[in-house]
Amino acid sequence: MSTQVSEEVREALHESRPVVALESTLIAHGLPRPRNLAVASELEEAVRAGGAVPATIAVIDGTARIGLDGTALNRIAEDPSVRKLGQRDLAPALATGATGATTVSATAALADAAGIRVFATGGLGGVHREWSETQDESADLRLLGRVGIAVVCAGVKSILDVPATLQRLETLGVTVVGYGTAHFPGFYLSSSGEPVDWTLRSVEEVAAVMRAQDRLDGPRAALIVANPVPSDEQLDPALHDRVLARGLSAAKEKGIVGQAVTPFLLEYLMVHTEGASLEANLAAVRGNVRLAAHIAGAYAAGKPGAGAR
Ligand code: PSU
Ligand code: MN
Repeated sequence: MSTQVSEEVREALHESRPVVALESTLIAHGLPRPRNLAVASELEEAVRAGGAVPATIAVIDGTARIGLDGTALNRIAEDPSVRKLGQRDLAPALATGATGATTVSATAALADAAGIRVFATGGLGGVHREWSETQDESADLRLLGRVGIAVVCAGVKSILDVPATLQRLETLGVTVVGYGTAHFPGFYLSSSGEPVDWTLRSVEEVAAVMRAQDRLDGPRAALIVANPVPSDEQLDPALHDRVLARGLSAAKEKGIVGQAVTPFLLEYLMVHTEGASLEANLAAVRGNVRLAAHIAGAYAAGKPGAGAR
């Protein structure tokens, strides 16, 4: 079998109990070792504390795994040869027996196929600055235009062209709501400065939107629940702008392209803000994971048969 759902996740799904999908690229390629392993466990614990079952997703030795045990989580966090897998990489990874961490696109595709409705991450990929030259646009966007999953995130990474990314999300039919904010969050920053069309203020409201999506039964697309990092935990905006500008030039000078761009910039920010960007990133992810657990609970509570054991 090429996809394996852990027993705990399988039972929770079967009994319509809340499950939250978590991605693994954030762990393998977005955070520094060895702290990434502690964070991976901490995020799973936060999902449990919020009353849901965590389903961290990755490909291990050619098997897509939904819900990782300690051994698999260690491998993803510690083994530097773990690849970065977007949705298009899943088939070759499975066919060749590869091991890789899944990005938002691959995680959302696998979660959706397994029947998981809620997914939490840090910041989505999107349209890169200077897109007109490089055509670099994350596969996250197109995939989210095709799966009926609610993604809780702190917006899209601020290394990107945020207005262009929001335009693309509109084109792709992806619903975007601000959680407790009228502005699209800015990943490390509480606000990107861009407005959102819809603001929701409770997890019950988010669950109601998910159920309305179900009732519409139209073309499937994601619901982006954009949840800002608390303002007292955001990165200092002036520091952010200064270091990011230098990071973008450094990436250009070094000729960094393709899958390496995002990890390069995240690491550049981390090093040159002396770890402050990492703390803001972690604060964002923690908040998203907690919120996702509560959303999954509110959604499950409104479903027939919920809580049945
Ligand atoms: N959120 C974070 N850190 C990350 C990511 C998200 O806080 O590293 C990852 C996600 O897996 C996302 C990927 O899908 O970055 C985007 O990579 P790219 O720009 O190459 O598509
Ligand atoms: Mn890219």
